Order: sequence, then C-alpha cells, then structure tokens
Amino acid sequence: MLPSADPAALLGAARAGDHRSLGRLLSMVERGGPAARAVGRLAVAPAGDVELVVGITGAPGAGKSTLVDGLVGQIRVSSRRVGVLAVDPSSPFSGGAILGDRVRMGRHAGDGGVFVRSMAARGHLGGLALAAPEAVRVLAAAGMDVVVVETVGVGQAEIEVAGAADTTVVVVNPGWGDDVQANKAGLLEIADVFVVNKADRPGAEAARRDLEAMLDLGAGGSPWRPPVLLAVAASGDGVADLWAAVQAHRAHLVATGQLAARRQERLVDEMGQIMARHLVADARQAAGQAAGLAVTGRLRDRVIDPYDAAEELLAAVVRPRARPK
Ligand SMILES: Nc1nc2c(ncn2[C@@H]2O[C@H](COP(=O)(O)OP(=O)(O)OP(=O)(O)O)[C@@H](O)[C@H]2O)c(=O)[nH]1
Ligand SMILES: [Mg+2]
Repeated sequence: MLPSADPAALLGAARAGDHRSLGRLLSMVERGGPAARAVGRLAVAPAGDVELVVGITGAPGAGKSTLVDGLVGQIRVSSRRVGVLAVDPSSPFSGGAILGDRVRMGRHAGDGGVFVRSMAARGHLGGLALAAPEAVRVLAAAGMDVVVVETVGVGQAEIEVAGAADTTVVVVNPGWGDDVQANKAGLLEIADVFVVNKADRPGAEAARRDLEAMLDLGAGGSPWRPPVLLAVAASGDGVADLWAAVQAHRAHLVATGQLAARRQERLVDEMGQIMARHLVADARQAAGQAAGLAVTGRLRDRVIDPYDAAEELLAAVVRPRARPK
C-alpha cells in the first residue's frame, strides 16, 4: 500500500512509529511551499512539545556524530524516543545520501525508538535557520521525547541553528585554540556545555584549561557556568557525563523558568526572521518592477540618491502590503 501524502495521515502514522511517514513529512518541510505550510500548522500544537532539544555543534570532524551516537545510547536507557537531525548548512543536498557519512548512527539502525535524518534546505523560505526549528516541531509532534540537532560549525549558520535548541553542546578538540579561525567569543555565547572530544590525543587538558580561563573572564553575568567535559567519543568515555550535564542544564532551565520562556522567545524570533525574509522578497520584487516608475527616472537622472529612492519605493510598495489588515 502506498502511504498517503496527506500531512495529517502521515503525522498519525509517524506518531504510531512509522519512520517512513516521518521522513516524508520532513521532506515536505525541507522543500517548502504549500505542503510545508500544511505540515507546519499541524505540528505547532504544544501538546506535541518535546522534553528536550539538544544542539550539538563544532568544527567538521570534531566527533559530533560519534558523540551523538553515544548520547542516543544513554537516552535510550530510559526508553525515551529520540529524533536526530543532522544539519549541514553548507550542503544543498539532503535525505541522507550525501550526508550519510556525517551521521554515524549504525548502532541504532534497528531501534524503532531512534529516528535519524540529515537535512538541508533547498526550497525553504529562510534556509536552514528556519527549516531546522520547523523540523524540530515535526519531530516533537511525531512523539519524540528528545531531539538532538547536529550542526557542522561553520560560522553564523551554527549559531542560527543552535537557536533551535534548549541546550547547546559545543564540541572542540585538543589544539582547537591554535586555530585562528576559532570564533571563541561566538562559541562562548552559544555554549551551555563544552566537550573537549578526542581527549585520547595530546593537549586535551590544555584545551580544557583554555576554555575554563575564557569562562572565568566572562563569568558573573549568568547563573549557569558551562561545564567543560573531556570525552573520547570513539570509546564512549565521557558520554554518560555529557548526558548528565545536559540533563543538569535542563533542570537549571526548568528551575529558573527559562525553558518555557526561551521556547516562547524563540518562536517570536522565528516570526521576526520570517517577516524579514518576506520583506526582502517583496523589496527585491518591487525594485525589479520599478523600471517604469517616476522615482526610478529621478534616480537615473540623479535628482535623488538611492537611499531616498529606496525610502519612496518602500513607502509606496512594500509597507502598505505588509501592514496588518
Ligand atoms: N581519536 C579519536 N577519534 C575520534 C573520537 N571521536 C570521533 N573520532 C573520529 O573522528 C572522525 C570524525 O568523527 P565524526 O563523529 O564523524 O565527527 P563529526 O564532527 O560528526 O564530523 P562531521 O559531521 O563530518 O563534521 C571519525 O573517524 C571518528 O572515528 C575520539 O574521541 N578520539
Ligand atoms: Mg557528523
């Protein structure tokens, strides 16, 4: 029997544990358009909310997938259903074929309580920054108790995708601080937990001290100080401690009322990003159709400058359309 393409039917099947239906729902979200909107509306209800969304980010090859694989094992001890989303901001491809080697989840392949999916964003309005939180909502609506989002750390994208998580784990390796590319301040801002992975290699202790020193400099403001853990993901060392640290961070968020508040804040941020994307699209369209307008003629004749011309066009074309009815 061919599964129905009806989003509600697919979501019902996904809730009952059918991973193929869940995969199809995520494909719809990825592609964007009317089907994605239908899925998004179904997935928004708070009844489907997850217990915890964990973001894992770090440089390519830092050992994120190996750590996630271990974490999933820890999470499954309590029979919680786990959804893993591997997000690659640099890849226009998805569905697992291209990113397959980035997700090392073979150990859980036969476990119906574990759903793994890699993701890119071809047609989605806002790229991955907006596709990821929507995908997380779909996983939640499908009954996942915990969602883990793995993102390759490549600058801004990792920070945006980390915005979909309650708890963000930043994975570094020994010697990471020598890398002039390391965006230390940016990582400090997003990290709730640090992991120095590949601690079987020289320099792990120095990397830990380096991170602790950075945290000392920034300490004071926040009541949560990110722990710095050592791990050897390849052998499983430190993975139980990582899961404990993630749970401790969640407990902190709950105790301080931040879990719900942050989730609500993220929704409002997401709305703002969506509005910005719409306005950009509208503005480009207006500029593209501006050839015959008087204002464009005055711009060409250098009677007015591009800033004043832009103001005029925005006032005339974009803003009235964006005004609430
Ligand atoms: N020596 C050592 N190697 C490790 C450790 N953890 C992971 N690796 C190896 O590092 C390589 C990359 O691991 P992945 O888990 O795929 O890393 P990743 O960060 O998910 O990689 P991308 O998704 O491609 O960015 C693999 O060959 C792992 O076997 C570790 O603790 N020690
Ligand atoms: Mg990976």
